Amino acid sequence: MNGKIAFEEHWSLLETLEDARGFVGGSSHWDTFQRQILDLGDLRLAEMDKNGIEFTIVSLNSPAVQAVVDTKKAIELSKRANDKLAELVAKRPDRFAGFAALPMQDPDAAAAELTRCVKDFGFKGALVNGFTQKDVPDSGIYYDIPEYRGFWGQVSKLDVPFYLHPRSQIKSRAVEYEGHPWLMSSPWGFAADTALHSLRLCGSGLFDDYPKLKIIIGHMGEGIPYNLWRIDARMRFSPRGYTGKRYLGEYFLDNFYITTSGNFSTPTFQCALTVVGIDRMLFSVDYPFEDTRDAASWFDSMQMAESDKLKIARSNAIKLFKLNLK
Ligand code: GRE
Ligand code: ZN
Repeated sequence: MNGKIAFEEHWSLLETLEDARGFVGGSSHWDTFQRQILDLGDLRLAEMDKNGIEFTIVSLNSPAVQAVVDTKKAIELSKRANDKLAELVAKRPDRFAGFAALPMQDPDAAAAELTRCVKDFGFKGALVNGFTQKDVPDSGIYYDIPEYRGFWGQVSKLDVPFYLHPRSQIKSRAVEYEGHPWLMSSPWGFAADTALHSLRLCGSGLFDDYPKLKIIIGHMGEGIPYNLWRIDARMRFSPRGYTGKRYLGEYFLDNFYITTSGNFSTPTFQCALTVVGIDRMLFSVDYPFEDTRDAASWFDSMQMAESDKLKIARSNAIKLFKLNLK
């Protein structure tokens, strides 16, 4: 299928490249991976062309800015990354756009940086890599707390989506993973932490304050669709600390969008689609952590009406990001 749009697709600055090394196999694969993630030109375009992807929204790798404990340095790194990304996507505005990297260590600075990126560069929103460390390495700030309401107000005002992307838990804060480091990152911990963060947002009254916020999560919903019914069912008995005015599931259905990034499983897709509905499902790859061909061939060969496929791979994204595509 041609004309697909993908938007959990990563690039890297040289200075954030090392963040990815632990996730990539042996040294021969690392050589290829480096070339793929650093490139925002011919190599990426060739992969897109081969696999029927017309347009990509590019974001910085994980955790990058979210792991910079010095706030001033986090602000500087965001600006450097966003300036460079803007320069690169401007060469091919017909094929690329950007998501802003944000210094969440300082909510006002993050709001200002997002505003700059949207207004000056036409960026389509932000992609943030989970919780933020700040001041000391052993820290983790989630964005449901009151300090971030002003930030969310600005996201809502700009009317751009916020992609909540995974990161690895910090070893000192992950006692439950002890002895099983393989559990901490993409096989499980990424989803566990991103789902937790999403539920915290739902349970904090954030979407009562800003009902138009649009949060995107990848990897087919990080496990939430599978568990959504039970969350509300059990909350009847233990709602302690929940400050949302509506059922949690209602926020999830009204404020979240789900992508297929890195989860090319048809049963999982069917579950997510059944729970959230076709208007909330969108195609993505997770390049170069995933192989574009795996994502595209799986999606393209799925048994589904072509008109439904077109929504998921293209028209939902055009609408969500107000893209100037037909
Ligand atoms: C991702 O960007 O989603 C990612 C990583 C590292 C490993 C796996 C993965 O950043 O999916
Ligand atoms: Zn990703």
